[in-house]
Amino acid sequence: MPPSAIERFSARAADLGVTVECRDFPEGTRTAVDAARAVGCDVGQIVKSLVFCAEGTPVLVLTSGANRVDEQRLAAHLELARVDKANADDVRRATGFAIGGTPPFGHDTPLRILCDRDLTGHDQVWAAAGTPRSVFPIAPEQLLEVTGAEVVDIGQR
Ligand code: 5CA
Repeated sequence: MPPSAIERFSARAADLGVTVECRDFPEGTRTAVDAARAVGCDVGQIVKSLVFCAEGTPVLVLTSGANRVDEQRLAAHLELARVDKANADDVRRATGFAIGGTPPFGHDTPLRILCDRDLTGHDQVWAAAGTPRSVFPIAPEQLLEVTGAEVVDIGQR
């Protein structure tokens, strides 16, 4: 049997030197609100792993569950006229995982990764672990270290 997405993610995390404690929530963690409810944390502590297309190149934006990405700010940061949200096929192609379960690292292809500054203000945040019913906790410092993400102010003002 092929490994499940959660097993695939855990193995990738281990390869990157990160021990993740994935928690499974049968009630589902598909959206940030669902995940916050399941975990019992603030929605701002949920990491949304959002893929955007920057002139055909996928860019992953780790966004606080409390924020929406301002696409014009993102485009300006990338020095582009515009960016578009990736569709479901593009997300799977770029990351190897489906929307709702896209983890913040451990992807099929190397991705440029940006991180919403608002995520760095918490002791612990929770991100998807490969499936729409699994998440894992991580300190923002470790998230930045393992992703190599650039911290940006990207939320809508
Ligand atoms: N598991 C949760 C919390 S960790 C999660 O993955 N949240 S998420 O925000 O990173 O992923 C869901 C996001 O996928 C939604 O916020 C939405 O922006 C995006 N999305 C949902 N459906 C589509 C779709 N059909 N096409 C493109 N993006 C979509």
